[in-house]
Amino acid sequence: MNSEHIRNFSIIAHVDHGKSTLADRLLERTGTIPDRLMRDQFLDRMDLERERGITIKMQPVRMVWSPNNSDRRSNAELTQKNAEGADFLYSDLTYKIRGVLFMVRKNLGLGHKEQIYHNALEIEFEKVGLAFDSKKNISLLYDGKHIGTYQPDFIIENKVLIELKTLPEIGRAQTEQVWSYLKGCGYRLALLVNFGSKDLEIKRIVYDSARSSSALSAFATPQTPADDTQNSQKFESHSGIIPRYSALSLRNSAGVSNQVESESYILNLIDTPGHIDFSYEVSRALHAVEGVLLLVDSTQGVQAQTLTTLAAAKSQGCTIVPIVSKIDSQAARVSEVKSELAKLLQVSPDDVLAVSGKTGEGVDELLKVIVEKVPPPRGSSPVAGDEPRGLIFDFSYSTHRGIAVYLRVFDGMFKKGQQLAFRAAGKNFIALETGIFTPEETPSDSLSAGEIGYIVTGIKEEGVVAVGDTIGIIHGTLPPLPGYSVPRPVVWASVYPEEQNDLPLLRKSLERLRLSDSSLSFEEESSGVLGRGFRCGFLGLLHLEIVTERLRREFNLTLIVTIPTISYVVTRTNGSREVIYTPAKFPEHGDIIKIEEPWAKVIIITPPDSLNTLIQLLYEHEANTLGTETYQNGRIEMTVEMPLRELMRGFFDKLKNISSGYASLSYEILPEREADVVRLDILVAEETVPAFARVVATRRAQEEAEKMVKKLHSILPKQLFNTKIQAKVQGRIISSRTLSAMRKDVTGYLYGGDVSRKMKLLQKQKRGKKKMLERGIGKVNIPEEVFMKMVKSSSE
Ligand SMILES: Nc1nc2c(ncn2[C@@H]2O[C@H](COP(=O)(O)OP(=O)(O)OP(=O)(O)O)[C@@H](O)[C@H]2O)c(=O)[nH]1
Ligand SMILES: [Mg+2]
Repeated sequence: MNSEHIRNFSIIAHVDHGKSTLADRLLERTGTIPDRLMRDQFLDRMDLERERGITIKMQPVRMVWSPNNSDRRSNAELTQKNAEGADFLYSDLTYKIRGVLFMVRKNLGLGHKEQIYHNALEIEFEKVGLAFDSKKNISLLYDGKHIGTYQPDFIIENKVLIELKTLPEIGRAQTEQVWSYLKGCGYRLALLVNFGSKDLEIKRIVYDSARSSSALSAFATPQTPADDTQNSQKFESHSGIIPRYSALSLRNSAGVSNQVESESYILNLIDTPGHIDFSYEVSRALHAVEGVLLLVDSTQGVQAQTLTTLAAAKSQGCTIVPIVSKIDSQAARVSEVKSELAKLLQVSPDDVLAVSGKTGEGVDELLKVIVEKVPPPRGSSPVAGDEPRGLIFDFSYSTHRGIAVYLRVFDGMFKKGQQLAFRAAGKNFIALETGIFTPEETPSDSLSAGEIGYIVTGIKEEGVVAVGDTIGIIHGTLPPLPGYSVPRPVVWASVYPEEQNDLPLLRKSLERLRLSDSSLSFEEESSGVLGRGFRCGFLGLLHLEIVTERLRREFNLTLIVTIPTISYVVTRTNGSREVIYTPAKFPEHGDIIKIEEPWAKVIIITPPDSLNTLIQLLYEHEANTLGTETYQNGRIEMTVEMPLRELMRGFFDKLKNISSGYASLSYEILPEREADVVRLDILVAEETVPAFARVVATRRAQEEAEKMVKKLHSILPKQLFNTKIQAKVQGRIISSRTLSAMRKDVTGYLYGGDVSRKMKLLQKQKRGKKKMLERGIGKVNIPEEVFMKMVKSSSE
């Protein structure tokens, strides 16, 4: 399709402001998903997303919409292959042809001779790379015998016939004639195109031999064409199952599909997650689109993530369509939130749309605005020629097809069978399939400049394909497209398989997971107690939780996950500067000259009544205030900076608490600054447990030490001997508790009065325990739940 008829856009917002629900209504209004298959938050396809009611991964989907034909059912037929699996005959090809037809009509206008349009079409078909035959004779058959020839204006890709007219309007005779030709020549689809009427008319005429079958006569489908608008659509049939055909005919006979096709648009939508931990998904989606729908929940107003996602969209040069959502809600403050958003964008409140993803109110208007406001993608750059070039923004993996890259095409056309290369990775491959998202991966003939789709690569090795890489032909001449910056992990944690035998499975699972989560990073490490595992970097605590949960569910692994920490930059006495992201590897205090830690710039939006408590909270978390702004309704936007360590120390939960859930937060990482922190070790039975080591602010070391010792004391099961639990900082024990021994009743079976025998047994038990300790086999067994509980304590 001509890129003039494509709109690529993303939905962005603060978490829970109704993105995925609005996407549902767009899918519905464009008929992309049939009613019976529709379910809430359709694009949240992972079980975990559905269970938690949050979006984790971005999800692209292609919709087809026509401004003058807002009855959604007609579009179900225009969508390439809807979830029902119904194939719209040569739909992809038809879209491209249609694009060319509209362009020629737009460029030439009305009133030329047929031949003029013909010549212009030849040029345009060639430009977009459509193979065609012009005025070629084809055989007409009757009862299998040649009875004459027919010369259609064009045969495109040897599939679709085009018959051109320049008449005031198309009548029954012309339609009937084309249908008869189709019947006699073995082609199935013709487009009857009239450049002579006020609006470009395109009639799709399908001949299907199945139509002659008696089974169909039960449905009111005429065997011969008729000339009115409704009946002419009955020429269309869809291959395959007859009942489906009948359903479509009935729809058509209800006058749903228009004979005179108005311009159809391909709307490529990418739904994005709202939680800050998944903002890398948003930033990648923004590289693939020209516009964004910026939603603000009309019951909540502008929130911190609204500001962050807006800034990201602006920096990508995206056109912003401001929308207030959930206007059906009792608590909606539509005009107030409209003006808040308008002020933020410096537009008039009248330019802010109002929609409800629940009721669908405002969605038709929104579709119109998307087409009007979001610019079409630019076509191939003039220097590109036919050379295709696209940017990878995501990928999927399947065992038999390997990696499918999700890409935005910027130049030329990608086709199945092409020899392609990843520019940065330098790896070549053959395109096994090209396709679009419906939202399932659905094959299409090709992908051209401006489109969003996927290419199946067949590559199965991990680590070759990366998001942000440019895909093009081998020895391509176009320079690589600007990619993405690699996301920087915010927190680190180690993941160990409970069973060491599962280590290879854990490695494989992490590699697999990275294919659907490109922000995950990991490297192998080993720890004395826990054996071998992986040190993983996450974009936040929710990200950590989601990844470990997916490992458990999708790969059936039982895991031990250590306390999440941030990274520190340590300058040792020998002058070397090292990034340390495992507390256990934090150098001894005598070996350190300087420690630096990352800071964060944090935006907080809060109701005014929690301001005093917030100021106290900010103080406790070592934050400096950079600026404040008061909104019309009194809410306050504060920009502060604080050590990332303090932000990760449960700041967000506390903020939610003091504001009864109303405050919101968003942050970005700032460069490192000097830090006053120490390593805190936890010893169990006088042995350091590296997994429990933490780096804490010096001023909080005592408090943390006591908290951890107390906690471990309360959750560690009793052992056969008294067990010391201690905390050590800079070589000194600063907190200690003893867990008394579990007394196993070794004398239980002795009843009666033989006291000396009892004493003897108890003595023996005591000796045994001592021996165990001496031999070092008295190592305490720390169960997984204990590790898990200690991990949780970190975000308290
Ligand atoms: N009343 C009302 N509730 C809505 C509307 N849209 C969404 N909701 C509710 O708001 C909650 C969040 O909706 P989602 O569509 O999942 O929000 P989201 O922005 O996609 O959330 P994330 O992707 O996790 O950021 C759900 O409970 C929805 O039922 C609406 O128009 N009206
Ligand atoms: Mg969502």
